[in-house]
Formats: sequence, C-alpha cells, structure tokens
Amino acid sequence: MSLQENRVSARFITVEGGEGVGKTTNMGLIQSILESRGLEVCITREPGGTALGEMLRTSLLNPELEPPVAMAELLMIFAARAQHISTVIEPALAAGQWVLCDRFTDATYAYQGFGRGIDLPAIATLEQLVQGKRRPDVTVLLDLDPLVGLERAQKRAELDRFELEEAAFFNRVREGYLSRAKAEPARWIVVDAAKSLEEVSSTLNAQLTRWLDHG
Ligand code: Z5A
Repeated sequence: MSLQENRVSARFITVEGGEGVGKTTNMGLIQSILESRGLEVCITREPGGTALGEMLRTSLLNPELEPPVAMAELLMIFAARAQHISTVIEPALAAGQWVLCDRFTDATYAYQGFGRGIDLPAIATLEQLVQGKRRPDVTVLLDLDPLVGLERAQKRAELDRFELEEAAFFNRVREGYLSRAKAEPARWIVVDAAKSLEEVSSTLNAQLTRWLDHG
C-alpha cells in the first residue's frame, strides 16, 4: 500500500480489558497482522505514550506514592491523554500510520466510571473537551474473570496500585467494559480471554482480519 493510501485510511485501534487479560501479549499479534499488510504502525499506551504521560502514569500506579482522590485520578488521566493525542496520536494518523494503543478512554469509563463511581456524563464531558471527534475505529476487548487475570498478572510482576483494589471493583470494571461493548457492537471485537493463548490469538486474528477486509 502506498503512503498516500495509508494517509487516507490510517485507523485508530485500541485494546482493552482488566488486569492480566493479555493486552500486551496480543498487541504484538495485532501489530504483526497490520505490518503483514504493509501498514506502518505506531504502538503506544495509556496512561503514557509521552514523557509527561509516563510521569503521570508513575504517579497513578505506584502504590507507595500519595494516592490521588478519584477526581484527581480522572483529571491526571485526561491530562496525559490530551498530551498523547496532540503530540503522538494525531500526528501519527496524519502521517498515515495506524495507531495501536494499549487502553484508551473506554478504560476511563470502566475504571473511573464503573469502578470508582464517577458520573459517566462527567467523563463524557471531558472526553469531548479533550478528544473532540477523535474516537477509536475499532476496540478489542479481552474479556476475562478478574480473579484469573489478577493471578496471571501476579505471576508476572509486582502488583500496582489498581491491582490492589478489592474484587468488587474489578467486577464493576468488567461489567463496564461489557456494557460499553454491548451498546456499540460495531466498534468492538470481544474475545474470550479465558481460552489458551493460541485460541485467543486465532479468534482475534480471524475477527480483526474480517474487520480489516470489510471494515
Ligand atoms: N487506567 C485507568 O484507570 N483509566 C484509564 O483511563 C486508563 C488506565 C487508560 C495501567 O494499565 C492501569 O491504568 C490499569 C487501569 C488504569 N490498571 N492496572 N493495573 P496497564 O494496561 O498498564 O495495566 P494492566 O492491565 O495491569 O496490564 P498488564 O498487567 O500489563 O496486563 P496485560 O497487558 O493485559 O497482560 P499481559 O502482560 O499480556 O499478560 C499477563 C500474563 O498472562 C503474561 O504472563 C502472559 O504470558 C499471560 N497470558 C496472556 N494471555 C494468556 C492466556 N490466554 N492464557 C494464559 N496466560 C496468558
């Protein structure tokens, strides 16, 4: 595909789900599917993706730092997002690169909205203010029982501040994701992440390929 064609069709793909569901692992698969079609891919993540965003990420995740209250947490996430959109996401899309982002605003609805109980319309107001019309073109949801995901995450590394929340919080987050996917099914690819990595990858491959071919 020529750079000119990429410019016209560059898309914004996000990957979502609870702790340890396999987002990082499956980002690699998505990247290789896109690159095998000759597409240039910009890989990024939230919170993070810029120097400022990574600083905010550290403050958000480190359990040894002063924990932000829910509203401060929400605003830190949107501050990181404003910087990320302006300096990474929009320039990449404008240059014809496909953007593949590990978490985005659906995570804010799930964690800060459903998880922490912040009003969803308040999140929608910030979304509009910070993002304008920018929304993901497709979102992959890796859906998994939070207990299984936490067990996987625990085996891999020290738990961060979010991962120390109680089980009810993670159940609300999962419910939040599933209700968003149900409300807007054309945008979401929902994959059962309880299956083996091979099965998850194969389902994701098939569904993403269908979306890429038929959009
Ligand atoms: N957050 C928020 O609150 N609001 C927001 O708006 C945003 C974020 C954007 C950081 O996210 C935190 O930010 C997040 C919410 C909050 N909460 N936390 N924590 P993060 O994405 O960096 O953190 P994470 O969800 O904990 O990601 P993770 O631990 O890196 O998990 P993952 O990327 O989904 O999983 P993984 O590293 O690919 O896999 C975990 C392990 O499981 C690994 O050993 C794999 O080999 C294994 N694995 C993967 N798939 C399978 C299958 N299918 N079977 C068996 N084992 C598997």
